[in-house]
Amino acid sequence: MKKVIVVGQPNVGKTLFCLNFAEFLGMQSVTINFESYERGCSSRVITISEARPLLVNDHEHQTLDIQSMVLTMPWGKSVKQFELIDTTGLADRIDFESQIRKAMAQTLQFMRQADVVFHILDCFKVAQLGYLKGIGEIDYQIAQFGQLKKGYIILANKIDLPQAQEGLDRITLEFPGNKVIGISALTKKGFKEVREVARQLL
Ligand SMILES: Nc1nc2c(ncn2[C@@H]2O[C@H](COP(=O)(O)OP(=O)(O)OP(=O)(O)O)[C@@H](O)[C@H]2O)c(=O)[nH]1
Ligand SMILES: [Mg+2]
Repeated sequence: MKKVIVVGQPNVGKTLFCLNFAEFLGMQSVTINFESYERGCSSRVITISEARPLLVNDHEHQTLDIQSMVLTMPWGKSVKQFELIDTTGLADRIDFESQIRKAMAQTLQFMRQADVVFHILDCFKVAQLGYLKGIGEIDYQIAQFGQLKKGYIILANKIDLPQAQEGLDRITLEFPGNKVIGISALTKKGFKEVREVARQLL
């Protein structure tokens, strides 16, 4: 089964994207597999509406486990399964908390094994702070790494927020030659295009 990994800086909307994309693909509840370098593996069956308030938060590094779920995509007259993997946010700085450093290392390890990379950036942040602060060195490194994969797509998130379009334009300029899709993980704008692109890569 193909592995699609969702990576990006902390707080860009990775977890909300994963849950709402699962919902967009028709899931009402999902089995989430949690993988922690400390606690090992566990899994939980949960409705998407229960999972959102539990797993999505506006403080950085809400996600410290690898959280994966198996989803299905329409495929001709049948369906195709793939694994969607949510990760810990990757930051430029070396965090002083060892728990966060280890969780980031775990994300990098999973990135190596993935077939397709969905790289999430925050268009609103890029519009507000400018590209020098809104796009991190880590984002350029993820983009370089993504070229080695079967598929690499940039999802420029939070397009529903004011002036976010300017951020999307800037991101498109900064990553020439890459597929960039403006999305809102909140309103599901752009999800149809993500599904189409993903379908070709799976
Ligand atoms: N307006 C708006 N808010 C969003 C969108 N996507 C995410 N958010 C908000 O951004 C915050 C962070 O979302 P998360 O999904 O937890 O982000 P994350 O990248 O998983 O964060 P970490 O796990 O901490 O790395 C939450 O308050 C979300 O509600 C979006 O498309 N539009
Ligand atoms: Mg998260």
